[in-house]
Amino acid sequence: MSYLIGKKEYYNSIRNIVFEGEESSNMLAFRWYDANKVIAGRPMKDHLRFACAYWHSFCNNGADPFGEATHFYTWNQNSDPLERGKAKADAAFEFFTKMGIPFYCFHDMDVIDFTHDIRDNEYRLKSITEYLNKKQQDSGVKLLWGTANLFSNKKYMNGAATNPDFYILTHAALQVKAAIDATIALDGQNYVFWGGREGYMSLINTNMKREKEHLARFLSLSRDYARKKGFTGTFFIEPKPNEPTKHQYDYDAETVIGFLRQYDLLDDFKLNIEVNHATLAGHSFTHELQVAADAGVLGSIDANRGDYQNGWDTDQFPNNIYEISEAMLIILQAGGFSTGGINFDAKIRRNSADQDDIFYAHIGGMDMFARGLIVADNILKNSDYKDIVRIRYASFDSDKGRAFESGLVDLEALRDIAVDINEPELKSGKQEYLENLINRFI
Ligand code: XLS
Ligand code: NI
Ligand code: NI
Repeated sequence: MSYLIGKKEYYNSIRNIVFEGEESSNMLAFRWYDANKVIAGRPMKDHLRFACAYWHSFCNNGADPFGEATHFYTWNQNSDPLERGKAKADAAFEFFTKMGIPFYCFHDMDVIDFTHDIRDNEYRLKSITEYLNKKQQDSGVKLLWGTANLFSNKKYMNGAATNPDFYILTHAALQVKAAIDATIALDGQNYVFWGGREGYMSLINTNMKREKEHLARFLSLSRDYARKKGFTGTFFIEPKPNEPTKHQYDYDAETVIGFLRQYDLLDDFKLNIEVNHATLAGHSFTHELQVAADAGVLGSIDANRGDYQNGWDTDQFPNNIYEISEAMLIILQAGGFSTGGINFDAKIRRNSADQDDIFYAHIGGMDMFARGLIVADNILKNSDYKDIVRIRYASFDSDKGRAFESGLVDLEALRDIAVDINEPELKSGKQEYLENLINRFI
């Protein structure tokens, strides 16, 4: 591996992960993800556009509200922040390269440690961006999206763009400006807004109307700045109903689409749908995907899974082939990703403390999406799935049904048609049949 010459190797017990096929018993190999294999007209890697999340894989130290760190990173030892950031980038790019993951995603303060000195933070981000650029050139790994962390610092405890204090909003603007600059410098394909603190802890002290207007203004200004600087990528909003606040304004896909429409942002913004956020909102992941796809704003996904027995964002790696196949059916039918992709916004468990655990986690996730892609493609090509759904609506495809869809019949005419038909026949929804169909193709 030429890029390692003269460099420290961090994941020194692991070699490159390669495709070995279904029969392989090697747990450090892909059984389904065969990057260049053509499915539905394009290579798997172009359908799936996998990305690794910097924050979970290279920053999260395993600490939780009840316990201390369990993950120890050797790249964190240097006392100089820029050197620490560079060593972290070396480890991250070694991981991406060994995994064959083509993209990554980061928040500003994932790639270099921030302080409370905001001008120093601007300088730090700029410095590490130069280094990341070199790493990208050397490895061919690209930036799927950048974002600013507007939720960790204590000043954001009442929100960032929706903070009741204007001066805190300006701090958020400083950070977003710098993160947009970094994203552009790294040729990032998208820029994400996840409103972790854009909501309220209690309505009793909140002017919701003003806060939402401020959020819309903030997004418009960010868009204008990025476009002025030559950014041609897509902006994503990542819906989540709550956590860390009691209520977040980007509650779910329908809510965000309504908001974008109200403030005339639909030309520039799409959605980044996260599995575990969908379930927190009381929806299925497929529901959120379908809502976004139907509105033409399915931009990207954050892949992970929740836990059926508890109600928070556990961000576990995806492993349920049935659910992933259902999701890939929607993604494929919607035409797939253009600038977006599949970002593993997922973390290994606190007690997954070995060097190889992060590899198993990503191998599993990538293999399940690859397999889901194959399953979905097979279902669309080799089954009656599409016909069954189409035929359910066939009465709207001709004659009076079509006239209704075209707005050519009024309520009285509908009444007369009902009288003509009299008692309609019952038509099965074929749910169990279709569920079995998915399992058959798995
Ligand atoms: C947290 C979010 C976050 C975003 C990026 O729940 O998923 O990780 O993806 O800020
Ligand atoms: Ni996310
Ligand atoms: Ni999340």
